[in-house]
Amino acid sequence: MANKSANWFKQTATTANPLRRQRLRVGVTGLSGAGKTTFITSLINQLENHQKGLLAQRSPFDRLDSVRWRRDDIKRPFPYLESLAALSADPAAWPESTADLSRVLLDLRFKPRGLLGKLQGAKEVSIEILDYPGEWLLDLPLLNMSYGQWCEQMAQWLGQPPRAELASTLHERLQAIDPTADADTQELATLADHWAKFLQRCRSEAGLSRNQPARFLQPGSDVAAEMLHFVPLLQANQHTTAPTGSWWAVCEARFNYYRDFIVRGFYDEHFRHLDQQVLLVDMLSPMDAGQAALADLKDAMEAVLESFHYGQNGFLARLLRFRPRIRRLALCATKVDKVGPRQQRAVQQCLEDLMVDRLADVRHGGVEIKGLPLSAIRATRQEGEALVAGLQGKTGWVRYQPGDIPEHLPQSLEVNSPELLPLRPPPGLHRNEPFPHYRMDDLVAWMLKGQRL
Ligand SMILES: Nc1nc2c(ncn2[C@@H]2O[C@H](COP(=O)(O)OP(=O)(O)OP(=O)(O)O)[C@@H](O)[C@H]2O)c(=O)[nH]1
Ligand SMILES: [Mg+2]
Repeated sequence: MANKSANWFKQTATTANPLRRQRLRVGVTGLSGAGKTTFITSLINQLENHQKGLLAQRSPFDRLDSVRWRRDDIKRPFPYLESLAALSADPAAWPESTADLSRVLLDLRFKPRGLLGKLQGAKEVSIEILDYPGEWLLDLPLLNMSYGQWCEQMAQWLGQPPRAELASTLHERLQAIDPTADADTQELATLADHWAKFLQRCRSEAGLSRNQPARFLQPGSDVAAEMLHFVPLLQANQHTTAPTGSWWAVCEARFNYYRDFIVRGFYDEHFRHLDQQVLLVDMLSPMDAGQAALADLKDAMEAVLESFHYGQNGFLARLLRFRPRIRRLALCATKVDKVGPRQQRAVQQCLEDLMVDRLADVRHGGVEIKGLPLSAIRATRQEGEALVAGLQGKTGWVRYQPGDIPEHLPQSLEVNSPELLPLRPPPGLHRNEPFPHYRMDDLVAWMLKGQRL
């Protein structure tokens, strides 16, 4: 059956007029837990139900004729049905955190506009998106680093709170290793395991974002376990040299493999030819976790954004097919249904305050930036000043008053956090009805802006 429909697709794809079909590659970028998978699930759902929701009332979706989510002819399709199964369970649950790469391909067919349009026929846009574990983004800065530089950076991070306390005895063990001595592979495997546990603690206990190497937390399907047996040697630096078989030589070789094949492979797959980027940031959790988590989020996002190419390509660059640059960026504070509607803009403002320097650079490069406080799936309903929602894994409802969000993020990054509860998705979600949301329609409209439809 799958083969049959794949063949059918190939036939229709080759007979369609390629001039009438445009391709849109959207980079959905966000750290782990930012809300990428939930966002992509809601995006497919909103488009599949474009005739019923808010989209139906706005241009160009009033001319949207049909939407097809393609899955038969692509490698590793996005697990839309699995996400739907969790969301529509009783009690409803969120989609699982992502463990591997997957791809979304959506074909949108628009009815032609005007007499000339009718003569030309229907227009198609194919939207292409990748989903991946958010941790993997944190590896991108490694592309520009040697192993020695990474060791130096780790030594610096481990010297400061909260990582210093979280690393406890591991710090001393790594500090004690002479990089030029013969490597003990058994001990190295144990240390790598301890490093992975340390990264887990950084994430879960301190809410830190920059946890490297990311595949220690989320390996994915294409990495052999022993290739992850390396650790930072805290006595080493970028000038270190040591003989074959030494701790340095073994760790450096594995680091280089990790950087040149695993990180580079992900980079090439995710970042080739992005037309636009949707940057999703969960601002509320680090506001809740405190100053260190906010500072770490800022550094992490700045480091990640360094890896993207923004701005206009000149005529010559376009002619020579240089790497295309991202010309449009939507910056979205996610999960804003957790606060009252009047505070949603404040959450977005705090995010823009946090990223102010990097955003100024990107904007200066000629990139159009759109700020949108977003909720892909709205879990709360408003009752006066209070919010009503269900808690994860439980039945029944709670009524609560979320705390205030400051209008601006203070320079010190010290904020009184709003009350954050582990909410479950709303009941009654079904594939064939548009999910409740905040501003998904604005975002989908933004994505298609500038397309000749
Ligand atoms: N209330 C609310 N919670 C949300 C929303 N979107 C995501 N969440 C919560 O945030 C969690 C993480 O969302 P995901 O979509 O899994 O995040 P992700 O970016 O795909 O994370 P990784 O797969 O780990 O990279 C979910 O399990 C929900 O608890 C939303 O619109 N509203
Ligand atoms: Mg995910």
